[in-house]
Amino acid sequence: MRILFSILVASLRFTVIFTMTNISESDNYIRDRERILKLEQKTFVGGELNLTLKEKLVDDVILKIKKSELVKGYENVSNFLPSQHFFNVKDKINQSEMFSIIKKLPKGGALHTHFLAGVSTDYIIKNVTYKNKLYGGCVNGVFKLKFFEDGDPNIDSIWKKIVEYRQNDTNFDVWLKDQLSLEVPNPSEVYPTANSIWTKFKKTFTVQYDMICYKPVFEEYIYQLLKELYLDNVMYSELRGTFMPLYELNGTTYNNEDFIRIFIKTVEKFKKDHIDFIGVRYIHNLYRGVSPDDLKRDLKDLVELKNKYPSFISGFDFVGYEEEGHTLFDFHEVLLEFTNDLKFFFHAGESNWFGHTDINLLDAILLNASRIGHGFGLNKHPQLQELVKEKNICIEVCPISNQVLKLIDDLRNHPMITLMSKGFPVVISNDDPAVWGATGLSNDWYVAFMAMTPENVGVKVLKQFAINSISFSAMDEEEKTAAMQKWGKQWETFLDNMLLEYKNF
Ligand SMILES: *[C@@H]1O[C@H](CO)[C@@H](O)[C@H](O)[C@H]1NC(C)=O
Ligand SMILES: *[C@@H]1O[C@H](CO)[C@@H](O)[C@H](O)[C@H]1NC(C)=O
Ligand SMILES: *[C@@H]1O[C@H](CO)[C@@H](O)[C@H](O)[C@H]1NC(C)=O
Ligand SMILES: *[C@@H]1O[C@H](CO)[C@@H](O)[C@H](O)[C@H]1NC(C)=O
Ligand SMILES: *[C@@H]1O[C@H](CO)[C@@H](O)[C@H](O)[C@H]1NC(C)=O
Ligand SMILES: *[C@@H]1O[C@H](CO)[C@@H](O)[C@H](O)[C@H]1NC(C)=O
Ligand SMILES: *[C@@H]1O[C@H](CO)[C@@H](O)[C@H](O)[C@H]1NC(C)=O
Ligand SMILES: CC(=O)N[C@H]1CO[C@H](CO)[C@@H](O)[C@@H]1O
Ligand SMILES: [Zn+2]
Repeated sequence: MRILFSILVASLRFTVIFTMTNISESDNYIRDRERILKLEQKTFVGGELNLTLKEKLVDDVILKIKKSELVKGYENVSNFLPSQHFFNVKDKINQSEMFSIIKKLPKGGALHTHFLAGVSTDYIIKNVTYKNKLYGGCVNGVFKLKFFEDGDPNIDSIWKKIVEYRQNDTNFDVWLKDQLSLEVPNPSEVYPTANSIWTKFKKTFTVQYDMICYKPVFEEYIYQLLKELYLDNVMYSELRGTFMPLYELNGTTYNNEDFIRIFIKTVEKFKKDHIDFIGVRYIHNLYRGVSPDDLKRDLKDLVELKNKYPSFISGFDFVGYEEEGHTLFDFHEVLLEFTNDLKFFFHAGESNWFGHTDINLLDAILLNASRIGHGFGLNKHPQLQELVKEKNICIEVCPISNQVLKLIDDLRNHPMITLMSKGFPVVISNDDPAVWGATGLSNDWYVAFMAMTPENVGVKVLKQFAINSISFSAMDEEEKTAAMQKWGKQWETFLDNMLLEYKNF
């Protein structure tokens, strides 16, 4: 009995000693875990921000809602929307609670939007294509829309009134939407490759181009574009596009300077009607297939116009499928002549290839681009990452665009996550929202927030996305300060409304 007792005591003592020393080791282990996780949280985009008490309370709410949506995905990935094709989940995304919060959140600016894909197709169809005097016809195999005055001798046999198409075909509007949009229920079958979707994508611009060149429609179109951003709580935009040959029905046409003037006037009218809207900048584009001589001529004209309208025209970029046309290196000699006069905002690395098209990133960096569009291949290039960090170049991340245009299927694997984890400056943008049935920025912000940021990161990253959209904009320092102040007020209102709405949460 006694022996048994001492064995018991001894083993008890042993157990105590054993567990005590091991508790302190496991203590260290837990501390190490926490320290490392905290470090990662700190280096993630927005991790350096210090939240106010109000922001912390809102953070609690947002993290709970984010987590509850994620948990549904952990249980069954079919419930996780950003890992599926946008076309198949967009009607569900827009019913999510997290989405409705992001919609209300003041998002600052949309810095990467092509204005010819910026107005929802429903508006175009219901409002623009029901205007009298709109004609349609096939030109080189593509259906085109264009306004004519009745009796205009230029109306040859290919052009028929849209009214007539509608009379003959009660499904005409459905067919027309197909011409203007990439949306289909089975995208992977309809568009097996990036090449195939880019072919259709380019056509959508051709269909509506002449229609939008009609001056009154252009004005209405830009106004509506800003309205869709505004209703999504976006207060500033940098719009990419090219000078459009605007016309009137009586044969009057407008030159490039008229185009800029008309554009500015429309923006001013919008600002007058919406006083908390901050403004618009124009980023001039050329197709990347242009010849170096034409590029040079165009940039000279651009600089001249920029000197006349310096607070509207902010710089230059190439557009078009990056696998086609020229590389940035092909143009470097011409572009080097303009580095003092123009800011560059190059699309670069919007590609899955390695050591090929993605090398555009190197030239964008050496040409001192202010921002880089997509930068999708940047995670493969450690030297270029160093330079991007050193030169503080912001990357415009457009996740839905990357998915629809077939660079990536599941946004949880988006390569920019690697760089966001290291705190690279990014903004989230929408690229060509109308073509894939998105409005404003909220769809892209939602998928970026849910699929590309960790479970425990909430208000900080959202706030940083918004701040970046102002600090990396093309506004001058004074304008940025004013814009930050305006945004700060909207942000406070958002926080107050959140706390009110979720006070019993
Ligand atoms: C946050 O607070 C810490 C400690 O007070 C400070 O060192 C840091 O600069 C602050 N960060 C920002 C972005 O203000
Ligand atoms: C996951 O959800 C999908 C869609 O709701 C459903 O069809 C499937 O049966 C679910 N899978 C499991 C394992 O519950
Ligand atoms: C969701 O989308 C539908 C149709 O696209 C639209 O009518 C509705 O207003 C949207 N809801 C929200 C909350 O944005
Ligand atoms: C749509 O067009 C009609 C006239 O065709 C116009 O009265 C209406 O104001 C337009 N809607 C918007 C939102 O501009
Ligand atoms: C509509 O149908 C009529 C009669 O078949 C035809 O003559 C006309 O060309 C059609 N118009 C259009 C726009 O398809
Ligand atoms: C053509 O129409 C525009 C817009 O209505 C008008 O300002 C212009 O004076 C007209 N030009 C001629 C030559 O009629
Ligand atoms: C890029 O900026 C750096 C630093 O301002 C400058 O030294 C360099 O000459 C610039 N390069 C070009 C191509 O403009
Ligand atoms: C100091 C000490 O006793 N540490 C022990 C902690 O537990 C592990 C096994 O889990 C032992 O290997 C250590 O010796
Ligand atoms: Zn783009």
